[in-house]
Amino acid sequence: MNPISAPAAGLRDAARRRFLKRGVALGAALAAGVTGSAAGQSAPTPAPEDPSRVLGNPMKPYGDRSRFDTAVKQKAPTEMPDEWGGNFTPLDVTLGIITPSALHFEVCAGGVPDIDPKKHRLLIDGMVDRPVILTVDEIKRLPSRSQVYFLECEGNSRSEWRPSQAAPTVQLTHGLTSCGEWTGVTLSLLLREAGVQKNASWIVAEGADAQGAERSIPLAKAMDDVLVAYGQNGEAPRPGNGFPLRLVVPGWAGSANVKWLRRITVVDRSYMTRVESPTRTSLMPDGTARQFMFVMNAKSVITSPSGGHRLGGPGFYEIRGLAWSGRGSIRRVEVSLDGGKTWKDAKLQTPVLRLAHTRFRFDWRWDGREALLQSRCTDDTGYVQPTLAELVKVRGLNSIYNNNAIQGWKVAADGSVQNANS
Ligand SMILES: Nc1nc2c(c(=O)[nH]1)N[C@H]1C(S)=C(S)[C@@H](COP(=O)(O)O)O[C@H]1N2
Ligand SMILES: [Mo]
Repeated sequence: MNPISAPAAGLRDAARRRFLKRGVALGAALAAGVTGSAAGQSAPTPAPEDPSRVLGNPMKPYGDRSRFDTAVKQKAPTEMPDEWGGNFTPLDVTLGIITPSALHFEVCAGGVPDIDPKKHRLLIDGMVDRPVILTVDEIKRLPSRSQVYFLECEGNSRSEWRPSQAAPTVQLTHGLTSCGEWTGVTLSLLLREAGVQKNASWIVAEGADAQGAERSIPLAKAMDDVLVAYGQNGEAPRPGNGFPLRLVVPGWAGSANVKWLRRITVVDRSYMTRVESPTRTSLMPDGTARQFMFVMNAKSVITSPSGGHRLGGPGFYEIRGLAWSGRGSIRRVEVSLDGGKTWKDAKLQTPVLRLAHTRFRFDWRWDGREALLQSRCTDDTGYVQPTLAELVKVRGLNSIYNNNAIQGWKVAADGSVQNANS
């Protein structure tokens, strides 16, 4: 062991605590040299003295992450309501706005098909002048687009309607949303090539899995910004996210983003398919049901600190979270430390992208007393994220989907953090 790396443990810990306590004043403190510099007390991590440890570094043709980086997706525990077997993103550890593909949530109701892209075909038929069948390579030759979009399953946060079902962590309360850079060809280009007929008003998109995932989508959206995507974060989508082709329907319910896309049929009405009549409807208090709730309303959540975390004593913490809206971009995020009595503006990471996750941050000096942390977002249409009580007043308690309510996290005096809904 390198002798200078042996830390003067006590002294170093004291300095580190002081450093974290000072928090927001850090920049000034460092400049003024008043943090009680660690110089002479310790040293940074030493470089390996044995060069074979560098040369022997396994440089792989396709990279792995560090073995010390262990964040993983998680299935809902059996006691949680979950009819799709979702695999939830660990939102409390992802950074920035891009969800690494390996951590992008998955909802695969019909398993994950193993598709050879050389054999895969996309058929476009129905009310078109020139039905067409395209290979993946042919689709890749066409003019392409890359865009950062969030995806959210409309069943995200379905556990949070009732205290008895509330999930313990942000991964399980909100982890059925992720954000990535998607590359593909616009569906409008393919539809224009096929020649959409006059009376057409919807499309039905179909996936090559065992779900029978036919999904009706209004033609106006199909002709607007929908992508037939073959790229996710700079490479092909992961099999669970739709390899080799999927629809990306920006800002709309996850279920409309048909994966393993094999057919688009242009039609003149919605088809009331299995995934849009018995499921994905919401029973209202008056006995009627809402259907085709396509646009995802504005929503935000504090991802850190969040349920299951434990704060290591009073001092500085950066409150971090994500906000998004299916109607446009996030204009404002406010944070409350007192359960919604008072609110202060959080900082938004720029650029703020339309129909993408927006990262927000809020400097917090925890005084060691109980706190109830919440975030509330406003999108560029002026829509303000509702409280759960406001949402339940309108929707009742029988609607599973589209719970975009304000989420609270209770911080106890011992630093433990719990879901305020439970
Ligand atoms: N073919 C097919 N497409 C599908 C599904 C599916 O089971 N089969 N699940 C849908 C649902 S319910 C959601 S929320 C999104 C999730 O996309 P992701 O798994 O890439 O996150 O895919 C949608 N597309
Ligand atoms: Mo979903």
